[in-house]
Amino acid sequence: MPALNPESDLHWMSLALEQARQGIGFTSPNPAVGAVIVAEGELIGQGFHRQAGQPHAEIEALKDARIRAPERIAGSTIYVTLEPCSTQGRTGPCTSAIQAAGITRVVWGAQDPNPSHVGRAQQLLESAGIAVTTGILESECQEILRPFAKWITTGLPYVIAKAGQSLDGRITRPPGEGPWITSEAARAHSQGLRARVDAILVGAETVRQDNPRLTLRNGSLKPQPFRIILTRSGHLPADAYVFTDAYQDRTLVLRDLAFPEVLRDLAARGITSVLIEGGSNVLGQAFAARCVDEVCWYIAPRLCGGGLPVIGGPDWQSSVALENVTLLPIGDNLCLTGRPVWP
Ligand code: AOF
Ligand code: ZN
Repeated sequence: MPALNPESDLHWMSLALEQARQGIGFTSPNPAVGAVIVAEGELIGQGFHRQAGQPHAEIEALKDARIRAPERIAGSTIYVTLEPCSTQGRTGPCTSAIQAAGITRVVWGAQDPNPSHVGRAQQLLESAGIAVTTGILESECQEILRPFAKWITTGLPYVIAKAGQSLDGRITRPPGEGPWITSEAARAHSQGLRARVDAILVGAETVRQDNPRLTLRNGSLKPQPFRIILTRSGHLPADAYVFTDAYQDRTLVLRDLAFPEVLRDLAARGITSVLIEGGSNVLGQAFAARCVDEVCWYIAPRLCGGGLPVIGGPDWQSSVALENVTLLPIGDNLCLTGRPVWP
């Protein structure tokens, strides 16, 4: 049996996390997962889950180890960010593949929130004589699972609300002044949010007023997010970018659906994460329905009397505090993120 060494467990799990992060944004509706295989204190294989339907992280790491050091796999340890799956899905159970490869110790970070798998792997592996250690870098591993965990356990997507506002909470400037509130650098930063999600959601008024592209343009190779347009009237300009550009087949118009039903509809289509980018009324409706899991606010050093409030409409009349707050200056703009603690 390989020796237990808590310090090196942390080291190898942090490498598995690095692997997992490479899959973020690409694996939906599956989670991003990474794995490394270690024999006698040396890394002999690594891999991550690239896309739903493709091999899981464990299988990718085993493929790598079979090229690099096939004779050292028997008796090795595999580190996985997620509890290995134990059922036949689009691919076979990783617990069986691990056992068949002769791996003698399995270490994972987070439990699989998927009800088909949760809590099953430990007993299965241990009864096959494989040593199991769990909970290494657990919160870091859970962090990248958040969208998947929300979707698989609630039937709703993970929701990020994004806004760019003036210091006095406005999202528009007086007529004739131009559209932008936040700086170019702040807007470029927000592309990172689009790279994390399956879909971007806006209200029809945003399409009518701003004609946004709602595309991912930061060099990421991830598929373009779906663009969801909410409308009551159905009046939308046919020549808007979202209906005419190269990704027009990824635009979906949803009529007369309120929160949270609209989100349930999206989750049923396999959308595990949604970025709400406005406008004022849609943000008001999403917060009123307590549908927001994370906020990302860009704040510009400008005061904008008379503009639209960042969260508007009649619906939301309460308040909510944020936890896990981060503050990032971007030049003279500020990016504030956090998670609403819904009462
Ligand atoms: C793992 N390693 O890399 C991932 C896992 O349909 P399938 O076969 O792709 O299975 C998807 C489920 O497997 C998914 O819902 C989640 O519970 C788990 N994901 N498990 O051992 C991986 N991506
Ligand atoms: Zn698996």
